[in-house]
Amino acid sequence: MRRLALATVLLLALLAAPAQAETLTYRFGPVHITPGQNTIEFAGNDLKPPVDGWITRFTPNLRYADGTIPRVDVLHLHHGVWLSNGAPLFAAGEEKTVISAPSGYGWRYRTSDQWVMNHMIHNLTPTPADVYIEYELEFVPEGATPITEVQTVWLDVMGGTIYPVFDVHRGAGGRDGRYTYPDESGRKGYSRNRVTVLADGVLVGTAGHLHPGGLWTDLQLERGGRKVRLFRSRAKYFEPAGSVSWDAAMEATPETWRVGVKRGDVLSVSATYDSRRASWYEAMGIMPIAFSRGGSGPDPFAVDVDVPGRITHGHLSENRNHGGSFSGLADPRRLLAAPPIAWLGVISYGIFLWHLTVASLLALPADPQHFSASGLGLATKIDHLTTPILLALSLAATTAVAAASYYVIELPFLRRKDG
Ligand SMILES: [Cu+2]
Repeated sequence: MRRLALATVLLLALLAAPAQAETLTYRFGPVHITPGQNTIEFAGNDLKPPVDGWITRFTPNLRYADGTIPRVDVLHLHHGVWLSNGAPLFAAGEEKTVISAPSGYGWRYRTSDQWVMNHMIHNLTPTPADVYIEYELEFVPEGATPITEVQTVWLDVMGGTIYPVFDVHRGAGGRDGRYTYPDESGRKGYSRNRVTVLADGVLVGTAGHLHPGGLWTDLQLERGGRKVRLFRSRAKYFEPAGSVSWDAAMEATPETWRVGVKRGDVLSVSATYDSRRASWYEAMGIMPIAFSRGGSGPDPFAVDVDVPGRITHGHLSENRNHGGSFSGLADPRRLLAAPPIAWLGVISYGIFLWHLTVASLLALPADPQHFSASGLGLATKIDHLTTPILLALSLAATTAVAAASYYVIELPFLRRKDG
């Protein structure tokens, strides 16, 4: 396995609350990204805390060696998954959601944990680049403060696949202009988006992951034939054009959100995309959940737990590149709608009927030796001077004859048909 680990461990600050929590910043890499690269990589990762303890917050980023952050339209973190002992612990995508446990909760960390970094970084330029995957951990060493353990429950609409993506086609999902996967995929008995709860406990936090075009992910719970929505994680687009770019932040559950779950409950996730404006290929819908085994919380069938979320960060400066300024040229999509072109379309049947006759009549007296209508060989005779002249004359005369035949012959017959 490739060893990319070159550490910069920065002990940035000792935070006041909770007591003795530390902020640890790690930079994984450098990862060399070739032009157009969009590959999935796995590598061992020993950039982790030096002592046992608890991780209470996780903040992902990308950085060049000089410390600057790449523009998202130049290099972007398609995804990164921090695996611990073979299971996903944290994950990040373009939206760089900050993952934090509510106060008093944390992910248990032991120095013996085996971490693997799974990443996919996309280079949208013709220039190779070296970049670091940065992650900041808020860390509480063992014994400093009592912490209740949470574990990550991985919920993905394409659960169990190595590259968990689906396509959203423009117009899919009906007239509301939204497509929800898997609900509107037409797949019967689909279960990749479902996870069965293995023990009684409490859910304490979640946030969704979407790609451009994504509107929200929904977390639902089923128990004894009843179903209830637990949380909707909406994408907040800073992008002026709306839900079309990476310039977004995801909503996470508020600090006080709790849901009591029972062994045997089924959690499921769905992802809703805008299908009115465009197709979205290789879309995702993922919703990792922080679950505390053995804890208790409100019964979601008795209490409305589905409260509004809050975004985990504001507008990122690396996302403020929307481009697309007016070029000064006409819109090529409207070319065929221009009146002269449209008029040629109206008389086009006459042009088709008359062009060969007109060309022959014009050409034969002018140059009977060189002009003959033999298939598509005109281009090979273009070096002969009279050919381009005859071509221009033929086009002009054909247009005139075709127009005359349209108005004098074709149109009256068309009117009789319609009348
Ligand atoms: Cu993704």
